Amino acid sequence: MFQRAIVRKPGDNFANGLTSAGLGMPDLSAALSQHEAYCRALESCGLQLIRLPADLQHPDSTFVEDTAILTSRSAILTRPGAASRLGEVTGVRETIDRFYSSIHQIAAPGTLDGGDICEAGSHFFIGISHRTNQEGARQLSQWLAADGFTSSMIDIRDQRSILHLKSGIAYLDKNDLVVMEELASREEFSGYNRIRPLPEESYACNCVLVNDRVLVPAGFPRLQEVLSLLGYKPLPLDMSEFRKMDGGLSCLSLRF
Ligand code: CIR
Repeated sequence: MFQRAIVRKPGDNFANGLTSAGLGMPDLSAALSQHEAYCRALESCGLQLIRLPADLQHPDSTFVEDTAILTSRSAILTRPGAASRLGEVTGVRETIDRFYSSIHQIAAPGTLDGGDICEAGSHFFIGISHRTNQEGARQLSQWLAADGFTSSMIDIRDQRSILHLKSGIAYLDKNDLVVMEELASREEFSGYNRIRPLPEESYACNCVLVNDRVLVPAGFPRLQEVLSLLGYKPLPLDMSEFRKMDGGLSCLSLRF
């Protein structure tokens, strides 16, 4: 069970962040309302929120998930793969210090974005992407192994439609893995109950189990139906403005 989540409000310059989505400029006031609804949804799942103020030095800093990996044993501060995002880590370190006594840090030349890390019970999938390199993945796998967790690397550099591994997969519970069609036949996922959204619902692969609910992006009814049939309780949230910036549900919080 998660007890807390760190979130960061989008800043006025949110639209200056990195994106390749081609979906147009995000609307700031809509993004702020969607962010507030997201925060309330986390609270309704029983989480206490640590709300960080907007960081105008870093337009992408609302995507706070990319700055750290928080496990039940340690925190690993990342080293984001985009130069404009490197400084975001400093902004979460102090908060993480308050809750973790064991804190590690990915060091150069390693790079790693939290969005590439998918925790599946005691195993972690580490995406090798255009943000997370082999060296960053190697360092993380060592820290995880020291804490008794296993990990494996999934190369997604040939997947143009996704930025991070978790743009295409989400681990839920009881061995259930939501996985986009293009990744579904990877050997590494063969032992899981694979839930494969329709290609037109692929964006909804980025969903998040938060205690007894699954946060899902609104507008993808078939996946919601499938999740309900499997006994999950989907909680749809409008993500339109974050999607325009290549973001999804998981990236907006660090849950622990
Ligand atoms: C970026 O390109 O870094 C941001 N605009 C989006 C980051 C999304 N983060 C995530 O999927 N974990």
